[in-house]
Amino acid sequence: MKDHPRVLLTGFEPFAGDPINPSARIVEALAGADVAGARIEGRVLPCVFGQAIVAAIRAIEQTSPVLVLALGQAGGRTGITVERVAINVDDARIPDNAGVQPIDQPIVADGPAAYFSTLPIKAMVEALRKREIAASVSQTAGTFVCNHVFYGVRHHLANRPDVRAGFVHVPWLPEQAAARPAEPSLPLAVQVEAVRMLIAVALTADERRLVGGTEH
Ligand code: PCA
Repeated sequence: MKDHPRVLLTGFEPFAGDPINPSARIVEALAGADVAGARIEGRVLPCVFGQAIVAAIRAIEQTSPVLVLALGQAGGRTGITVERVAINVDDARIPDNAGVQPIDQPIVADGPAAYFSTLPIKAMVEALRKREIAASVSQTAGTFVCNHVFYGVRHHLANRPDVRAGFVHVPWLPEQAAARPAEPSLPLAVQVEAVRMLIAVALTADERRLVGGTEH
């Protein structure tokens, strides 16, 4: 249906030599699905500075979403982490998939220092915890390609308060954690269900408790 609202769900290709990225697997699982009356448009972004923002903005223009939820892997984190804030800095600990490793570079010259998520981050965390899925608010999306895309998307949508946008980091899958004893992980089926719930909450939560520090 032409007027069906759309959700843009993005993930990342694998990086750092890992053959898998759970965020891409989640996107593949949910692309084309109907969640809370909206259609999921899925895109897997390159893990490359610059190109990742270009691809995300192109996808926004192609799909005219009411909601943008960007996903990325945060290996070593326990559970699903809903990011509060994107900061205007690229500071890479490792090269991206094009071999580029920016250090202390602004993402947008003269851009604001940071953008908050415009998703109902606390309501999203609560919804997962109610279903006994480990979840928390994260105060930093890092300074690698995930934060880069989060910032780039929020900057692009800065004058579009009608489009909610934010970022969620997901943990390793059990098969990734197997090589790293004692590291936390979450099965793909749980991660997919969690993201489906997050989208539903982000679409339907009527209050917009947006600004860091003022929620709850
Ligand atoms: N995680 C990385 C980049 C791609 C991904 O899935 C990050 O947290 O920046």
